[in-house]
Amino acid sequence: MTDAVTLEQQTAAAVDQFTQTFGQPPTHAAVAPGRVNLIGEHTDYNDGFVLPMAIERQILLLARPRDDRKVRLASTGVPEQAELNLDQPLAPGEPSWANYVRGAIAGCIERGLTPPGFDALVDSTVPTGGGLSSSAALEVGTATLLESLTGQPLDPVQKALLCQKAEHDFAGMPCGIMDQFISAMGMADHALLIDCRSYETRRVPMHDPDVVVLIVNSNVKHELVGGEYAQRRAQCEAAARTMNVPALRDATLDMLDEAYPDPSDVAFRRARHVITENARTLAAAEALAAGDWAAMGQLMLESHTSMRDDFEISCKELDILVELATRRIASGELYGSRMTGGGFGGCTVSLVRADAADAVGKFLAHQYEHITGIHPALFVTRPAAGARVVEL
Ligand code: GAF
Repeated sequence: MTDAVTLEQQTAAAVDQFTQTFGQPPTHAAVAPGRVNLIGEHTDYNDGFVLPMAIERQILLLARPRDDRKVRLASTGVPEQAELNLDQPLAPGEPSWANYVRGAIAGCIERGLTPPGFDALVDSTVPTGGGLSSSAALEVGTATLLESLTGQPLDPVQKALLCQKAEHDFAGMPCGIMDQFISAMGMADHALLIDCRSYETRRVPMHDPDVVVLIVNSNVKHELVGGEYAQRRAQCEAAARTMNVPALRDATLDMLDEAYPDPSDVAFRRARHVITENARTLAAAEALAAGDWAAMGQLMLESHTSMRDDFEISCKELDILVELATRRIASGELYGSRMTGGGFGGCTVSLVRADAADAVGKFLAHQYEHITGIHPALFVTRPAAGARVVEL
């Protein structure tokens, strides 16, 4: 189990690195967390509901304004630096990690922010490629840094939306709004119920000291995600058109039965996942608010089954992790578990009794490695705060 580096420790090390890289200390800093989704998967682009929380893993950006219009970007995680000129239109390019930053800067400028040139260093404790939204954290962190550099605050919804557009236009990923919303608006001790049609959010308290969130990274990433994600999105939109509704948010199981008489039809199963997942997500928000962990856990398991069988975005390794987790339910150590995020690899999320987290983590890691030969990465987190400016 890996422990979280505190923001103070992360900041101290990154300030040193910044000073070495650019010759002078940073003057501005911003931080944005990764996220884990508790329930509500592939519902955001169907105008539905999601229930994510920010995690205690974050991207920190340090900066110092320059006298010219240049932006120099460095990262502690990769050797390639990037350079931009604010007097020229920003476009995707190399190194590709900087595209999230380019896109967020472009979005901020479009919304009227007037950043100076600056040097910046990016440092991340969000595992990359694990489906914990390091890219959304980098976009939202960049926008937050620009708020600090310009003294021009953004409305949080507008900030999340410009970051989503950055992901679409600069990274080519047709994502929904969930990841950018939770990174921008997360709150310690709370999950966030997001209505992805109205953009209304409701903070759902989650501060039982006896329960923690265990994240297990399967350490597999099936390289299908971009294409498969866009395909699922297209299938959902086609099913909504067939049922004559604006989005699957508006469809019911009765409409589905009428439109698709054959339940083995792929379109039927894709739509059934979204319709039932929306209902589960609303029920989960109530269960969480009531501290009903057993009910919440049951909904998570049903969500996983639906993603595995109807939406077909799980994989063998994630199914193994969830199956192993279910073995600790009867003893009362674990409440529920499911794959989380876009799918085809990445992480599972489980709700675990705090005093059993260590034992459950060891059990999962040992059994998973025994069965698959793959060493997983695990950590425990509680719901964390969203993006904010950091005082240096
Ligand atoms: C990815 C996307 F970026 C989100 O918008 C969401 O659709 C998620 O997959 C699936 O729920 O993280």
